[in-house]
Amino acid sequence: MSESQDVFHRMKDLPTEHLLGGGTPMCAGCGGLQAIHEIYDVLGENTVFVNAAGCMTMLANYPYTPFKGSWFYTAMASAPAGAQGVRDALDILVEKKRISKEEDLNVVVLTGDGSANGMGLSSTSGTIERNLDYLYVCYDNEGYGNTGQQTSGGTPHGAKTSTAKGELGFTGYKKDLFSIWASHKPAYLATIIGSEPLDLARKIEKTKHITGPKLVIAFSPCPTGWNYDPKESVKVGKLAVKTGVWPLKEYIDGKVIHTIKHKKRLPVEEYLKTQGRFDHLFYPERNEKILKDIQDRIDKYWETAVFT
Ligand SMILES: Cc1ncc(C[n+]2csc(CCOP(=O)(O)OP(=O)(O)O)c2C)c(N)n1
Ligand code: SF4
Ligand SMILES: [Mg+2]
Repeated sequence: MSESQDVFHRMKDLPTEHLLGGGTPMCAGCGGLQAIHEIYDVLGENTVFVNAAGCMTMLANYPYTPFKGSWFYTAMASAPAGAQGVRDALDILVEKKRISKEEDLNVVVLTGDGSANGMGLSSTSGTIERNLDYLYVCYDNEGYGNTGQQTSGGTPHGAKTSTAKGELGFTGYKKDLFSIWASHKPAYLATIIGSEPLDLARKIEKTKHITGPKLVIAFSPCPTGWNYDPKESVKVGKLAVKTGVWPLKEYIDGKVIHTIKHKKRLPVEEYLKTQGRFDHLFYPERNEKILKDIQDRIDKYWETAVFT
């Protein structure tokens, strides 16, 4: 059993008073949960979450859910298809005056990066093509967190996961989901993070006034899968932004604009060193090749970034 799986199994054995989410097995310090909390604060209770299998499914403990609106559980591949059905049903109810416009719900897909980058991608593509009016929230913890942090399409280069345990960690590269989604020309697209709540709130507020497919990717520091102390989650998130690992940006009308500019970007090592999943890049000796590759790619990205 990998260290992250081991931690995860130990978390399950904790008494419920140590757990977030009203007794559900969410980990303390979960960056994904922080982002969803903030998003829900802006969207309000008239929201239905269409939630694909993953960590956030643990929020609901039948027959309870912390969401006051509604919650609908789907298989990993089908949350966007589920959202189509829910949106269509709500539209019919409004049209037949079975519910008032005030009772109508925001339809929000909630999935992890595993769903978003992998099995859920084709059904997302379909919803954008059909111009479905909904919001997609992908919380990106860079792995299949709920099943023990296996490598996903969101895993970054060099990270150790429970399926990439060798001395190099994951030898592939994180998919550029933002560009994949942008190529579909959605109504709105943005990256967010819970540790930058004002930037997050401004973007989510904007989605409330735009009709059509709106998609956000929330970078989600994950103490259990990334192997760090839960109390460091906000610090890890802020370092992801300050080192340029997680660019905060928006896509509107074909343009990509960055919403937070750093006076001076910090070296990526300051972020990597906070997490056990990158320990092997520093101990027993530094892997200069991988560290340089990671830094070079970040530098190259920012050479062409456009700001407001
Ligand atoms: C088709 C299918 N394969 C595997 C699983 C088992 N499974 C449940 S949650 C999960 C991980 C999902 O990863 P992600 O979408 O990134 O969400 P996270 O767990 O990280 O929150 C997996 C593999 C499943 N539910 N369905
Ligand atoms: S494994 Fe990570 S993403 Fe999942 S609940 Fe725990 S901290 Fe959150
Ligand atoms: Mg994940």
